[in-house]
Amino acid sequence: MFRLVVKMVVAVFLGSLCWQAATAATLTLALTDQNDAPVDDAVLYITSIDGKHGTPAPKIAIVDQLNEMFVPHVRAISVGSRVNFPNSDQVRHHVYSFSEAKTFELPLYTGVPAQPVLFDKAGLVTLGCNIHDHMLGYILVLDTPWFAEVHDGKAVITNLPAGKLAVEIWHPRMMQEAALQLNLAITAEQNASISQRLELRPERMVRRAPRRAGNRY
Ligand SMILES: [Cu+2]
Repeated sequence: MFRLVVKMVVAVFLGSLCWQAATAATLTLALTDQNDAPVDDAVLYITSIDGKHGTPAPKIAIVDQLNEMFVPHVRAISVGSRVNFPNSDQVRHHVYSFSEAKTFELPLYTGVPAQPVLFDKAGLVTLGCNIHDHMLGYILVLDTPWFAEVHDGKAVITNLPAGKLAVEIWHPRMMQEAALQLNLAITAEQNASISQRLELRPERMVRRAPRRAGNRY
């Protein structure tokens, strides 16, 4: 009986060791502004681990148009991703970008455009609507698979290999021009967390109340 218990304890111990080795590390961010309010619409991303860049992981993403706003206001994607721009409003929108990373336009439409738009170059893409000047949105096209959008002051990136991380945080209204750069190290056994404060400019975008049906463009 005693030997059986010892065997079981050893098995559980070995099992937990294997489980730990297989568990990849997690990076957690807590982000506030200068008034200690949790920040939305920021992006956390890792540019390199131990000096090595990750291979971008393209996906299909969505930027909706709702109540004459781009939703979400900021979308982060890996380079090579495609984005659908459904229009969930009754009014027609004419989505465009003149940004160097991607110049495109989707002429006046309702519903869902037939083709998603390919983003094949890293960089910041600023979205607008030809009809509604107050509509403003951003797509941050990243040359990395390791990123997370910040919601309610929180972001998590999981399944990271251990190593020295070069981390950046970006927000469209940050005071500084370039993304905030941080360096930290994580091991497989120890997850990393960042608490960061970001100084933001006041929000200028007009957030409109939903329009009543029938009040069409
Ligand atoms: Cu519009």
